[in-house]
Amino acid sequence: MSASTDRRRFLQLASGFGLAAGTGALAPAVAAPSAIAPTAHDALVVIDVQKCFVPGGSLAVTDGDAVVPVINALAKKFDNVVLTQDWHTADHMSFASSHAGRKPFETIDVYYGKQVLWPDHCVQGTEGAEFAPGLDIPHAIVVVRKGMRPKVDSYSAFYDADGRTATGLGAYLKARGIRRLYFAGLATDFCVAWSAIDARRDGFQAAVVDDACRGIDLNGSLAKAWADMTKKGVKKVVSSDFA
Ligand code: VGL
Ligand code: ZN
Repeated sequence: MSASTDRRRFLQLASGFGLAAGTGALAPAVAAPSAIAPTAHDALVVIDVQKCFVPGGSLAVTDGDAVVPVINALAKKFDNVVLTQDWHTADHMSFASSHAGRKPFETIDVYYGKQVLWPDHCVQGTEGAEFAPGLDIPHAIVVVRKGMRPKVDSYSAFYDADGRTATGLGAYLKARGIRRLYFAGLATDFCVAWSAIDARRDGFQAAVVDDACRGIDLNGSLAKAWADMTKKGVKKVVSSDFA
C-alpha cells in the first residue's frame, strides 16, 4: 500500500469514527462506532422463553417476563433467529419429584457430574412448556427442543449435559453459513450460559445480550456462569449496542 493510499484509508476510517478529516475538529458521530449490525452470518438464539420460567410458572425466574419486549425488538434486527424449548418427559431425572426424599434445588451426583433437582417444569405438550405470552418472533427459522431423554438433562441448545449427544443445532447453523451467535432468554446462569459455552466448543463466536436475559442465581451460580463464559471467550453485550 502506498503512502497516499495509506493516508486516504486513514481519513476514511477517521471520518467513519466521527473525526472531521483535515480540520482537527470533532464532527458529530452519526452512529456509535461499536453498533452491532447483524448480517446473514449472525443469528440470535432465544433460550427457553417459556411459561414455566416467567412469573406464575413452576420454575419462575425473577423478572423473567421483562425479557420478552427486549427480545422481540432485538429479533427484528436479525434475519436468523433460533428459538429453544426445554421439553422434558413427565418423569424426567432433573425433577426432584423423580427422586424419593429429594426436594427442589438440592443437588445430586449423576454420571456426568452434579445435577440440580428442579421443580417439575416444561413437560412436553403442557401449557407450561409453551412460549411465554407476548413472545412475537414469527420469522424464527428453527425451534430446537431439548431435554427429551429421561435420564440426562440438557441445559445447552447444542449438547445434552453428558456432552455427548448433539441436538444438531451446531451442524444446522454451520450449514447455513452462520458464524456469530448472540444469546438471549432464560436463565442466564443455566441454559443461556451452557448454550453460549457449547457454541464456543463448536467454533462459533458467541455473545450474551445481558439485558435480554435473567438469571436464577442459585448459590452464586450467576457470577460463576459469567466467570466460566468469560474464560471460554463468550462476550457480554447489551441490546442498546445493536444498530
Ligand atoms: C433451565 C433449569 C432447568 C433453563 C432449564 O432454561 O435455564 N433451568 N431447566
Ligand atoms: Zn429443564
